[in-house]
Amino acid sequence: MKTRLHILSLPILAMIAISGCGSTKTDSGSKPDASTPSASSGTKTKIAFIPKSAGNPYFARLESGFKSSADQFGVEFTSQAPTTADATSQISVIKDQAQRGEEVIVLSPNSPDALNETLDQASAKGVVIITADADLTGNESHRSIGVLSCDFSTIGPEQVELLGALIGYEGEIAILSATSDAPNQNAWIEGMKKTLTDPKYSKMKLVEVVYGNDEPQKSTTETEALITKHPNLRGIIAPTSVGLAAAAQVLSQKELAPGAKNAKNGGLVLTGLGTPNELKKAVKAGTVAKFQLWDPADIGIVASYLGTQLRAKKLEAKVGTKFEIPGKGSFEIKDKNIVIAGKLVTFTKENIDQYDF
Ligand code: RAM
Repeated sequence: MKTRLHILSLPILAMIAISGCGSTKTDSGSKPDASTPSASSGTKTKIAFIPKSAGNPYFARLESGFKSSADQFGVEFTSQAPTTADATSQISVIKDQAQRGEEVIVLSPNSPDALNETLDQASAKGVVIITADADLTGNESHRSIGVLSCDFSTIGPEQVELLGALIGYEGEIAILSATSDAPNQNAWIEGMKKTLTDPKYSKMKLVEVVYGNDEPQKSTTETEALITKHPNLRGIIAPTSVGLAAAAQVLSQKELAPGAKNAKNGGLVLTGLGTPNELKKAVKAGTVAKFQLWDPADIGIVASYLGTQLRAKKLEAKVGTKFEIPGKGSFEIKDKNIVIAGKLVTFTKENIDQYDF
């Protein structure tokens, strides 16, 4: 029997103008409706999600997408995270899950290439491999479909423009990333570097890229070191939710943000990608004026749906294939078998209270 689910309360998003990774769109809500057919007749599809590392609220939100749609899609969901986001930390987890008889493995890879062999071994056992949130950049043939938040090529330009507008397009800037192997952050940083070659940004100088490994403590010490090493630093972009939350705390403690007690040269401006709940306090206090993210739950819902369909061989992982997830809208498998699940949202003190994740 199909039951209507009311777990995510996001129709509120429909009221908010959302930047759809470059274009302005209106969200139709994050919850699929109950008319979606279950993937398998009677039996559930066993799907395991492997995040980059444990204890990150971003991935809890992504998992909520799997959980809220599990009954509707006919999914038995489980997840297992490695302790750290090292390039090879997911190898043993992938092996475990394939061994346990999971039918679909969805993972946010910590490396674009270190997992190829392990993933191929799981595929050889019949496990469907889907990447989500990050991709096996350059090694896409080792997974079936990549479910990404939005068009990755737009994130770098969006982030540079966000910071540029806040610092008058002038001054030294730095990037606080996740791990040095992270395929998603590396793609976005490449986009940032390319964007900075545009004459519009010629007075913004990228002085350093540092890596907090998606660990709060390391992200904190890396931010502190940046501030000490570059006394004229005007801006930091942290395209990682863990890094952005940690950096916001450093700025708040040191009172360095624009308007704060120790602000120099207009203050140190921080932006990046983060979850609204982790940044609410900083935004309200004025430590962070604007930052961005998508709803990670969308990635979970789309990956879960695709997992059931691929497993049941109801959908072909082929460029150009279009499919509908009732209540969520139409999707298409694009170049490199990538499916875009969500939209980029800019959070400010005006809209942040409308989000709860
Ligand atoms: C961190 C992770 C994740 C990324 C977000 C923005 O939680 O690195 O992969 O998508 O930040």
